[in-house]
Amino acid sequence: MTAFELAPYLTAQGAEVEQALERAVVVMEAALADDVGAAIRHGVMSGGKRVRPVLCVTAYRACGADASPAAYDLAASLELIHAYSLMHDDLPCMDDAELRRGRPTTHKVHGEELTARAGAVLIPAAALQAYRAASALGCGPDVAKRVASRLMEASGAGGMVGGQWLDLMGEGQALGAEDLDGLHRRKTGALLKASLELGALAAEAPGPVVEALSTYGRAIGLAFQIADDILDATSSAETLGKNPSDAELDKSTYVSLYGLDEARMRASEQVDTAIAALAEAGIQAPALVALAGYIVEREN
Ligand code: GRG
Repeated sequence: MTAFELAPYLTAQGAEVEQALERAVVVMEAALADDVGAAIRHGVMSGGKRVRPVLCVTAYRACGADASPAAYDLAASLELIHAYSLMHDDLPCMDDAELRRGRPTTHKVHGEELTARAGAVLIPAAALQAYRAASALGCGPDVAKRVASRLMEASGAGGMVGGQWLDLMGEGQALGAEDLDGLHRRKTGALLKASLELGALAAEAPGPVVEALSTYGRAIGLAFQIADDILDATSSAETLGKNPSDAELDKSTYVSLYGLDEARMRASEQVDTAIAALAEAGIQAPALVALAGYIVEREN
């Protein structure tokens, strides 16, 4: 059996995702004043690994469905939420960051007020896009609603927003393992897990397959954050495209809690858990296996 080539896969899938994001941004630009449109474009069309949409479309395919432009539109809805979260996260009232993806952050170029507004535009746009894309993929209204609800649940108080809240409240405190896991399962993990779930739900996969992809997503979500903490502690602004900030913001991290070696071991255990979930459900998806490894081996 030949090994799965992840790099060309990421390039090809990333290009489709860029096109879907461009379609979404053009619609928002047409509906809004030029200055808000420009801030949205800055926040969305600014590179990034596009991991969430690639996971979504890969899960969709792993369930036996063929990826079409609508599948990438569905996948792009996750990236719209991710983009808004980074635009708001970088604001002075949150992490106060100047650099993102190797460029000045959105508020450094377009100002705080426009960035706050532009980020807010992306939330309902993402929900609507998820619903419409699922419908275009042939899902009935109940399934399309479930897809859009899953995205919003993962983005909201029980997911990403709730996790960010805990993160901000936790600055300057030494969090224990349980609190740190709880925070990151929401802040980073919820949207990554939803990426798999949206793909599986839109493909109308059987329950056990949806469950297995959800388990995979939960495990790689945690692995992703552990890897993020390791990169923040060991890499440079040049490689990361953003300034390492955990120490400066006095945040508890997996590295401060466990040290580098144990953090690496825990990330690798989560990758094993993710891959085992696929195997147990009989899901043949070399791309998902390769993506799980990439999540902990990435350089930025
Ligand atoms: C109202 C409290 C409140 C929050 C609003 C700002 C916000 C919502 C949430 C922030 C969530 C956040 C910043 C999560 C971090 C997730 C993370 C690890 C980001 C880095 O993701 P990558 O590596 O980035 O995929 P690229 O640049 O590749 O897209």
